[in-house]
Amino acid sequence: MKLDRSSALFGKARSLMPGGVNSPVRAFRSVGCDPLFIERAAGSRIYDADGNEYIDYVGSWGPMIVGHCHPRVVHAVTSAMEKGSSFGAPTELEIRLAEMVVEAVPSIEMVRMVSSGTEATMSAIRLARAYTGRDAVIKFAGCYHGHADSLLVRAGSGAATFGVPDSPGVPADFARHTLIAEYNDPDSVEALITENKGKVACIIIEPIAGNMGTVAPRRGFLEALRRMCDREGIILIFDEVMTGFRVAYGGAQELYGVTPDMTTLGKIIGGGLPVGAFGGRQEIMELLSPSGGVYQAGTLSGNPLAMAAGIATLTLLQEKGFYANLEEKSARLAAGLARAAADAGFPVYSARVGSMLCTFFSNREVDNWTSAAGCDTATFGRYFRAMLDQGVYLAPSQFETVFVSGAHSVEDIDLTIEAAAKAFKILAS
Ligand code: KE4
Repeated sequence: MKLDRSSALFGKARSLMPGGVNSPVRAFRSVGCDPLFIERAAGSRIYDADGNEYIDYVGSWGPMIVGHCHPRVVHAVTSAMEKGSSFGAPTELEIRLAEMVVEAVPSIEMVRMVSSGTEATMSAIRLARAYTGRDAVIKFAGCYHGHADSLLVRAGSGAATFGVPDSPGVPADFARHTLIAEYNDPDSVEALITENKGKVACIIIEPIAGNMGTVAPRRGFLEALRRMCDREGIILIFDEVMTGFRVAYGGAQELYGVTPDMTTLGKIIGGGLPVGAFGGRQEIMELLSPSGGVYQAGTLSGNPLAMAAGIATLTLLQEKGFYANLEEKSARLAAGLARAAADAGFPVYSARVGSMLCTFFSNREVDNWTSAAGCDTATFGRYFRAMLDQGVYLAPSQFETVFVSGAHSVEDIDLTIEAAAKAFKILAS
């Protein structure tokens, strides 16, 4: 595969930007090859600077659930652009997207738009601390909630990929209020609550973890967290930046029937433009400036372009059969990948929730960070490269999630399964 232009561009990029990228996991560091520079995308396909075509399962790390360049999204954004990209003033479009979010997400009575998932989680935690008057935050090893200082503790995603789950530059003083529990282990949460009686402001969790690979909550786990929070007056925050509108229109909280006190969103609600959001009960959200004293602000929060992209995307998700069709294709892909590995006699642990899936290079079940961290990341790298060489663009890290979109065809899925059969045969040889 000709990659001359990507290589030349990467060389220039590295002289200008740290690692040649604007977000670490894009650098392909953990999969043993240089990143591709992408020129354009359409539907389920992306095209690199050398004109090579790939079936895309990154989908910009989740936002592109209706596929790239969906005509309805393109039209909405270009129409908004012709009226002005940002005014720094309230617009009707913000009301429209807020209405859609409030209608869709069980826990959200009021919402604040921001420009990234990091801003959403950072702000939600500030609000939870103000509401409870407490400082401590419980998060889970392997979960990633963006790069706010106090959340870069035992973090997943790129932090785990690069072995810096506790990043340099975060003062111990900032991290000391962050308590770490084990995913799928309610006792580890109970122990932290007991040791920090009356001091825990919130528990923040990815209700389906997508940043240590894809790890589903065990039956009863989310319900146990809900009971603990009710008993102790702790705010339960579901970080649905990845799962929101992904695994169901109402997110993981709709899928599992567990309602948090607050929810953070991002990715899909921006339809590929920069949007994050956090919301919850009115009595909590009203503490936020200017209705309350908790300060939070943003130059481009709620800007018309991003709102237009989000509204168009969520409107498409409401179309009859969208999620049923996505479920069918995702199940076909997961079954095909698992069969390809089994036929080659290659040990993997396959995980899937809706259109989020992960092939763990492990011969045991992966249900938390400890088991995820035991995966054979070197062999994952060989698998990634073998798939890329066959025109399949997977997430370039064992600790990420693969996403299926509404634009992926059955033919795309079957081509991917064929590529995997060849890849696993190479790995097993
Ligand atoms: P952003 O600040 O990147 O918009 O969102 C942070 C975030 C918060 N919460 C969850 C559950 C997330 O998955 C993320 C961001 N996800 C990563 C991919 N796993 C973004 C990709 C990247 O870091 O380049």
